[in-house]
Parts: sequence; structure tokens; C-alpha cells
Amino acid sequence: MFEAKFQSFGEKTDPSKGKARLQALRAELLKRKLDGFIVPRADQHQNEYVPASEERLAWLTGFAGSAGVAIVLENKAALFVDGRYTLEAKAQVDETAFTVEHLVDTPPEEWLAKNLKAGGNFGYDPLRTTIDGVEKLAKACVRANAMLVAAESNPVDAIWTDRPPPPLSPVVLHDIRFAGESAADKIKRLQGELGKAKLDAAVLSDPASVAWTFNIRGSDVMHTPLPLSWAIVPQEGKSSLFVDARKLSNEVRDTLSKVAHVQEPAEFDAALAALAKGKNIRLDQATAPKHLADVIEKAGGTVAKGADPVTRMKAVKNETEIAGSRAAHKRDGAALAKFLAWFDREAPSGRLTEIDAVAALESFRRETGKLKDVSFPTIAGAGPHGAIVHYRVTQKSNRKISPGVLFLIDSGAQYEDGTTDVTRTLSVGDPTHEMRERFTLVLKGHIAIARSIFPEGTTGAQLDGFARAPLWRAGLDFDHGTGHGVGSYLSVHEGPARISKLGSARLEAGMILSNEPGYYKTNAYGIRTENLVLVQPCRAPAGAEKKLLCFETLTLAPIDRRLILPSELSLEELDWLDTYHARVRAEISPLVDGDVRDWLIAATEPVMRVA
Ligand SMILES: [Mn+2]
Repeated sequence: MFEAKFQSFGEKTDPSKGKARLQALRAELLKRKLDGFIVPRADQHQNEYVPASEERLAWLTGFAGSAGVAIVLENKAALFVDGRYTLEAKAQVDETAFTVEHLVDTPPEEWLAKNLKAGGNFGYDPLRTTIDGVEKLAKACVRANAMLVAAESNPVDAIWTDRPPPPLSPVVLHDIRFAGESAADKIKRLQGELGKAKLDAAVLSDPASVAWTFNIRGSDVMHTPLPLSWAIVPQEGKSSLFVDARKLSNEVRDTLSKVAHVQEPAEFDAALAALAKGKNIRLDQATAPKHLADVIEKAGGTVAKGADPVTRMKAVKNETEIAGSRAAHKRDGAALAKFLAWFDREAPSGRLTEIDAVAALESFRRETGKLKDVSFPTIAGAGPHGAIVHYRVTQKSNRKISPGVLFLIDSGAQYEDGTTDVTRTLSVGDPTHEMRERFTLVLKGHIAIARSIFPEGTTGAQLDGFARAPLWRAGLDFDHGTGHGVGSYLSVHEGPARISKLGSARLEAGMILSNEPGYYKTNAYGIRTENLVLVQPCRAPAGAEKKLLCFETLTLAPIDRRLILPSELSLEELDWLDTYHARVRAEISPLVDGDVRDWLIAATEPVMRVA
């Protein structure tokens, strides 16, 4: 049987410790004369995946989800999670210690304003709270007539006696044959941007921005190849890179020293203060810790709040990164074909489980010899589990994939030349007519995005409705964005662009996004069809007055034809589907053989002829 190496299926938490730890934290707060404290699920970089040493929220409350925040007061404590985690949170925490609140319905700041006692001191960790975050807390404290206080050190750490040490994974160079642009050239381009924006320097607090700028990668967190690090890029002169020297080989240190002063993270504050006086320094208020703003202001500098300029620069992939992504998607497509052929052969027995499928897919990807990691823990939901958008299978939840169910599998790979993210919904046995109808509506939305042509300057918010329109007409919808940006051997969720109601960033040629509409019937099944797409210039027709953009689909994997109602597709939609499948066949069939090749040929037969 197959084995997963990059993901595990154990239960990560223990609700039984919550009460004692909460008591210990309250005693610690009392010592520090604090009447309350906020514990976000965050590290100093606001990473999506945080190292074990930063899992304060999970340690304190038992809640192991990827987003959440706890507020502890003298007599009350609450854990705030979003809709996808409410059920999980209730199972993972001791509800006699923490009440579980819905992050959107009861925002933490509202709850705080209502429950914090007048005259009280409320503490936060300035290293792990963003500038925006502090502003919101400050407003809540004003409403409660209380004081907001920056804690000198995190009080959780004082009671967390067996806290794991921070990670020290080696930093590796991201080769120019994958990066396509040298660190020196990127820094020069970034300095040009700083000049245009009249900024004296930018602080890079997001390790993904540091990794892109200096062409380095690491493995300090799960699933995203980040070296935890900071950088200061001045408009003129040499940059400074702050990274633990124990992570650097001599070769890496020598290479980095050509473009930056390589310093210890402990030297960061002093270096920033030394530079700050009279200077205008960019900090991204949505992700940078408040502490850095304090350092700049104390030293007589000005914080220029605004987007990290690297976010947009790295979102626009260069020719090398685009070629790398195409190669990664071909490799991944071959692994997917092997998986899908295996699944079709094995699933009808009814003996496969969700974990079997996750392990098999990861194994086929590892067989490429190029897999560095999965880009996130695979979402593999059989039947009703498919309707849980961020479902993560554990030994306890693991379900058999039985005939008659839909099986949703959302997964991705990290290869040095590109990051992938793909979802397929597979039919096991005979799907119901309703399943096919709704699968086809989702497919129509997917095709609408894939085929869309739009003028330069268009935002993701403007496209989002295209993916939903077929579902809307049937009185249906899905409760997540249609697409997110994807990094180049970096984060699978990357800003600034996204296709969603909130997608206010303009789409630009070179950006890679996901196209992933879905439909979820609670307690029954889930449907999602996801490909990655590349924004490309589109040849404009005669008479066009605007420059046009369109998408090239990068992902190469068959879409389950057994779930499609061809009569519900327009000629253009059928043509898109058959053209896509012809391309999948042409590009992937030379990479597989035997049974897999036979399976692939059958799975990519045109639908139009049959219809
Ligand atoms: Mn995705």
C-alpha cells in the first residue's frame, strides 16, 4: 500500500489540558497586572503555516485549525474561528473553559469592547499583532474605557515550559534557471519602485517576499519553502538580510553577501532604528508586526503604510517562471493521470479510504523524483466529507469511499520549477441525476472563467460572478472565493490578486491564479473543479479599443466525463471541454504508458461526438 511522507493523519490536539493552561495564563497575567490578553494563531511574519514553536493558540486552547484567535479575560475566555472551523473547534476545545464564537458574526473586537472591564489593562504581543490588528484592538479598548498595553514578552511563553525551539532549516539558493532573474536585478527593480513611491526604504516582513527578492528558499514551515527571515531594502545602497547564521552554508552566505549585509535577526531592531531617522519607510500594515512601526517611530522615522511592493512584483511571473510552471504542470499531470487511473480501477471495490487516496496521490507525485513537498495537506472528502470545504482527513474521520458517492480531492505539489493546486471531483459507481446536474453547473462556471476575455485593469471581483452565474440561475452558490494567486515554488495562496467578491487587485499578464468554483450540499456531497490559470495578453479583434487579457489553463488532468450532462453545455462550452481534453491527451499521454495511457485516452475522448 502507499504511504504519505509529507502529511500525517493524527489528531493534533488534546482538549483536556485547556482548563489548567487557561488558569496558568490567568495567574501569569495577574503577575503582569494585565486584565486580559489576546492569543492569535500567528507568528511574527503572519505566515499561513507557522512553526511548532509558534502554535500558542493550539497549545492553550486545543484548537488546531489554520486560522483563529483567543481572548482571555479574568472571568471569560473565547475562541473565535470562521465558519469552516466552528464544528472542529467545538470538538477540540473544552467549552467549559472557552466559548467558541463565530469570527464573522461576533468579531473579537466587538466581543472585547463588550466584555472588557472599564479601567482594565488589555495586553497584546507587538511582535505577533499587525499594525492594522493593533488599531482595531485600540478602538475596542477605547469603547470599553480600558487601556491597550504592549506586552514586553509573550505571557504564554512564560507558562509553556516544553515549548519547541524555533526551526533552523538550511537556506538554499533558488537557482536562476528557476527564478529567471538575479537577486541583484530584482533588488534594482524594487529600488526603482521605492524611488517612484518616494520611499527611502522598505521593510520586508513576509518571508515569501524575502525569499523571492533574494532567490532563496528554506523549510522552516510546512508545505511552503520559506526561510524565516527579514530584510530591509533601502532605495539606495546595500540591502540587509536578517537570518540565523546557523541556517547558512558558506556558499549560501557568500552568495547572499554580494547583494546584502547578512545579519542575525537579533540585530534587526538596531539596524532598523539606525536607518530610520528622518526617513520614510514602507511597512505593510496588514502583515507587519506593530513592533516594527514602534522601532521606526521611536528612532524618528515615518512609517509609510502600504502594500509590500514585492507582493505585486512576485505575483507577475517572468518567462522562466512561466516555463517552469508549464513543466511542473506536465509532470504533475502525469502523476495525476496515474492516480486517476489507479482510483478508477480500485474505487469500485468499495475498500479504499480517504487516507488511501491521499497516500496514493502523494506517492505518484513522489515517483516523479522532483517532489519537494505537498503544497498543502490534501483535502480528500468522500460523500458528505466533500461538502466540508477545508476538510482534513484524520485516522478518526477516515471514511470508506463507497459506490454511489462523489469523491472530492484537492491537492497540490511543490516542485522547484512551480507550485500546483488542482481539484477533481470523481464519481464512484453511478452518480445521481442531481449530482450530474450540479457538477455540470459548476463546470459551466469553471469554463466561463477559463474562456473569459477582459480588458486590462479588470479586477478579480469583476470576474467572480462569471463563475457563479450558472449556479445563481438555479438558486445555488458556493461560499468561498473562485480563485487565489499562486506562487512560484512559494506559497500556494499568494496575493495580491484573487478572483473573489473582495478581489480588488487588477489582474496582470503573468499572474497565476486558481479557477475553482464549487457546489456543496451539506451532509451529502461536495463538488469542485479546480485548474490553475495564467493571465495572458489576448489578441484583440479588429476594431478593439482596449488591450485585452485572457487565461491560459495550466493544469492538465481529465475532468470526470461521467459527471457531465452534455445536453446542458453550449456548443462553445463543449468545444472548450473537448479542446482541453485533447490538449491533456497530447501533452500527458507521451509521459505515461500501459494501462495508464489506455485510461487517459478513454478519459479524454471528446464529449461532443457522443452528445
Ligand atoms: Mn486552490
